[in-house]
Amino acid sequence: MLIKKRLERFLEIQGKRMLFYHQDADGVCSAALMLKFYPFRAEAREGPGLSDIIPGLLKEKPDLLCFLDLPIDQEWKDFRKLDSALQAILVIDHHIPERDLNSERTLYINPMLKSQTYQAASYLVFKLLKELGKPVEPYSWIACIGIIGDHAVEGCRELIEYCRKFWPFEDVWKSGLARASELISAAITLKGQRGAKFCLDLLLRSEDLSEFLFDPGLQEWKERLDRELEKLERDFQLKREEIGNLLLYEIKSDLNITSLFASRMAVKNPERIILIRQRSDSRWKLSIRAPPGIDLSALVKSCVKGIGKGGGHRQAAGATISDWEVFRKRFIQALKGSSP
Ligand SMILES: [Mn+2]
Repeated sequence: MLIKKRLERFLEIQGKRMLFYHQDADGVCSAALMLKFYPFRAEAREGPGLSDIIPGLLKEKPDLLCFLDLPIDQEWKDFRKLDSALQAILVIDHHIPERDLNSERTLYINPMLKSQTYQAASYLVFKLLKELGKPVEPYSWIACIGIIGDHAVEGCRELIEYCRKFWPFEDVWKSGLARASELISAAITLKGQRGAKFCLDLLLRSEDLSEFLFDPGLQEWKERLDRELEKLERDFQLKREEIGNLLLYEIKSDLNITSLFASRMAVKNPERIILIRQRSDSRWKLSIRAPPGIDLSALVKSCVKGIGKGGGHRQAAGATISDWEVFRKRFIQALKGSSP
């Protein structure tokens, strides 16, 4: 109740309103739901890093600053600079928290502070808007696209079932909702921030799911990406390294594609742990997937100490590191300790 009142007060703040959302399907859908009811200047972010935006924010001093689907708590040291300088900050997230960011000026909503139920950020935004009395039901399809994008179907089942009444499907992973989520991933993989913005605008314009699915630009991006993924998949079959239950593979591609490819390989190898790596300048980008029973978020956090940053969810995590050999050794060791 208290949270609801405070959230309402925050969202009604007039003046300069800025929103940062995660540059993935769940983030884009969270932002779309929010923007259907509350105006913001919105920008996609690849991750929770704050250092590059803090100077601008301190200068601009937005009256309301909002983060959606971004684990800003991982950057709690930098975050203090914002918390002490701005009047109102709203963070809605669903990653496993490192810190509780709640303060006099910050409202941090993350159900993972209290429960273990994995729910997507777009589902949280949908629920919160509904609690505030907003007529959000016609946009349940947007929330479901985000839920599917973040593989959170189990914890958000009731909304998926609600949507099924309007857009019937047998298998949710083969539904139009899943297709829409893939279209967003494709746009972001190929076009980055611009792709995210394109999808956000299209979601805001679209009356319903079919209108979104019909966009010819999105279709073309998806086809181009599919060709690249098929090529990688053939290479994965030949060159992946196998250590017990773990499959390791290095992507060589011009596209920033580890996360998408890791998820795809996880669907095709549901019993295995998938670790995909890709060079990015002088660092390595890692995307890791695992079946239930392993807490990847904790595992990855322990393996990146001193060589980079990482974390995420129990079954899906990511990291950016400087030393692959060190990570590799630690990760294999840590897996031995954690497997049942
Ligand atoms: Mn998310």
